[in-house]
Amino acid sequence: ATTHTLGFPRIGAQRELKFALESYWNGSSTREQLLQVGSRIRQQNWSQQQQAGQARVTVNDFSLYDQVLDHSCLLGVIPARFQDGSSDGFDTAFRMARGRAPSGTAVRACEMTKWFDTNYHYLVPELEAQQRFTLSPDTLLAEIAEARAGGFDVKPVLIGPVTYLWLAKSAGESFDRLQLLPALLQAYGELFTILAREGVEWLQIDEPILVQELEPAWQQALETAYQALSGAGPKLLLTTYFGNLGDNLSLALSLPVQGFHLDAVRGGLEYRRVLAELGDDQVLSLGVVDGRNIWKTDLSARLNELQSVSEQLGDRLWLASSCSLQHVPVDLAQETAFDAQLRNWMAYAVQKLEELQLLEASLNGGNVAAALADNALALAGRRSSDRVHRESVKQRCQRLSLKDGERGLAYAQRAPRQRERLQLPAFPTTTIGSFPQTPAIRQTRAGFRRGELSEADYVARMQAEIADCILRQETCGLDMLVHGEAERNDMVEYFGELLQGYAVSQNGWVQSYGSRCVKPPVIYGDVYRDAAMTVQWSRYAQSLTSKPVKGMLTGPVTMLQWAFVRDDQPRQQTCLQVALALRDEVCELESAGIAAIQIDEPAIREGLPLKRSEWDHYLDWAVYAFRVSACGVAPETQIHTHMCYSEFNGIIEAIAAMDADVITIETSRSNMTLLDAFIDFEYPSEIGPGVYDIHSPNVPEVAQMEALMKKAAERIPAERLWVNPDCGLKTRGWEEVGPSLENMVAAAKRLRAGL
Ligand code: THG
Ligand code: ZN
Repeated sequence: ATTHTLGFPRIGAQRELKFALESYWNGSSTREQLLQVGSRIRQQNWSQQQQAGQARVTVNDFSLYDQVLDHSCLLGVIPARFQDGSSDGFDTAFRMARGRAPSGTAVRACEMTKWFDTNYHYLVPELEAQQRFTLSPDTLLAEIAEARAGGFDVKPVLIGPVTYLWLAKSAGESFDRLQLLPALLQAYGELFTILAREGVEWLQIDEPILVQELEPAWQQALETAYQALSGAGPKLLLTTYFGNLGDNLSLALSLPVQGFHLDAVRGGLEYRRVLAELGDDQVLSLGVVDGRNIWKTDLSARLNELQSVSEQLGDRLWLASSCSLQHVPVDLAQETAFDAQLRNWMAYAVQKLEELQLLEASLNGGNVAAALADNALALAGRRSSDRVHRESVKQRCQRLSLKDGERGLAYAQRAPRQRERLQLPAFPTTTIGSFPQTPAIRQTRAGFRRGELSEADYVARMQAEIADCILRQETCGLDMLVHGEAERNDMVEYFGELLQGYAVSQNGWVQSYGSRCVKPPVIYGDVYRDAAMTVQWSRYAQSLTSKPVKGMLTGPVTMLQWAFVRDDQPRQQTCLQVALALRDEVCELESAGIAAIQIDEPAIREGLPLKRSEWDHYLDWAVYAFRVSACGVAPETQIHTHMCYSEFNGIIEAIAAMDADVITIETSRSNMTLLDAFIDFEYPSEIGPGVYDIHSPNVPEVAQMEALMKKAAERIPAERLWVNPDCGLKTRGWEEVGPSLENMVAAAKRLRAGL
């Protein structure tokens, strides 16, 4: 067996790329300096792969912003609005991503969306019906040359043509993107010829759509594509990940390629079926090390399973991570937050390379007994640790019944009671929860974290921030207030710090998009809440005002989705534990006199399984988990939820089944057309369609918001409408937020007058 990697994180072990990008964008460093940082990260990544014994290093997994954007540039898919001559190719890519560049005028950026079921966002290619593809392979060729100059043998990676088309959208009028396949294949063919001329032996060609349930036209496209491309260039390693091939297995095997990569973590033992049908000259690459999580691999179990495969295939067995390692942090050696025991259960990207090396060595007859024994000891420790297992939590989960997910009264009966209690006007105004995170707030949090600020001082300062935030909201005339979330950094990280069974890393950064990173917390054990998390802040905020203050929590599905989760029990089990912990908090907020509680679920849609046939099962447990978190309260207590950038078609029934009293959603950019999903379905409860886009620094005008709400009122009965921005305000400044909210309140008043 030999080993390789499907892709390595590119942000750098210390997020060097993030800082280099941001400093280039704000003009404090030069293009050369940025390129140098990129080059250093690539050299570092390649050295690490080489040191781990990998014969070929992966090239073209690096990107200054996004690999899909890079493919669009490679193929000449540059929307016309960026071709105004105000930037060169290098800055044009950044303009496509960000709408602006160091030089050049602002334009509408390309849309971003999630890469399959990960938390990584890619830039959606925009294709014209008459799209032409013109190759610009210079960057790719330069990286190949750069690797070779550094003494590395290369295996470039490309997104396959069919997956690329599938990820794209029609720019103007909708048309069948598959029409463009012949032209696209022409470009890929040319590129393959160039790569062959460059002496590239193996090409990793990613077609992850093969793990989805595809319509016949897309299956046919895969067949057409690989028939057309076969023999055109290097040997092809057809790469799939994030699941098994399922119904596409025979199709995949029929494609004329020289090797297959399968995800042997999420795809289970399906590779055995592939093994049985593998051609004598074909390679099988098995993703045996989890590229989506941070746990150590059970090496002995993997070796048991791989021994016979290795004997059968010899060097035609390649071992790899299940998918690109860009979804895990770089190096556990940089991690200082975890205690020795926890740390000993984990592997980041660099450690995953070492695991592959160990597997390879063992299969090839090397003596790695000591390392394997260490691995076995760590895993045994984790399996039996009392930090992982807490009987009372397991039992509480087991005792859950359907009743625990029910409010007792239906929305129609709850609504009048809530109206009676809350005494809100028509078109009540509110916000999504967070307010500007000023430098002073960040400093206070950092000072407390470093121990420079006593607990009492910290609380006093946070209370002062809350008081300021309440006063500003009252001044704007908002009806339902929030405490402002000054105490929170990232919401998932914040609750991860407070819940038992969670650990928060110091340096476990993963790229979210461009220069933006997140630090997903780690759920390592049974989750529970041993003390109130938000109650003191909400109670204090409520003590300052006669207006209702909304409690603010992150929902169980989002807490699961944006974390590294346990791999020793089903996700839904972990989700229910989180739901129960949140339920305790919800009930305690209610006892503290909080009349409305928002439980955000922005990630519920992106948790949908890649295979459509698995949607119903997921939605069942996800909705139930939300309801468990919410349903401990009396009918008089109003439950809100919030979702951003959700596309609701296909899941609207599940959203309604969550049985929240109020949902706030993003709609401003869709001009309220998003609401159509809610009307067709006759969504039963209250809706706050976002009336302004918080991502824009512009102060929205009264008339504009009033018009949007009138549109909404044509679709949803006025008594069930709320007025709010489309998301939290933490990334904005007060100088925009104050005037914007004043205008929003003015719009609501005009709407009331018009009733
Ligand atoms: N929290 C978590 N995951 C998420 C989001 C989140 N995934 C999806 C979406 N939101 C991603 N969006 C962002 C938006 C901003 C940033 C990261 C992801 C961001 N990050 C800071 C940075 O890179 O500088 C670092 C974080 C910080 O300083 O607090 O700005 O909201 N878990
Ligand atoms: Zn939002």
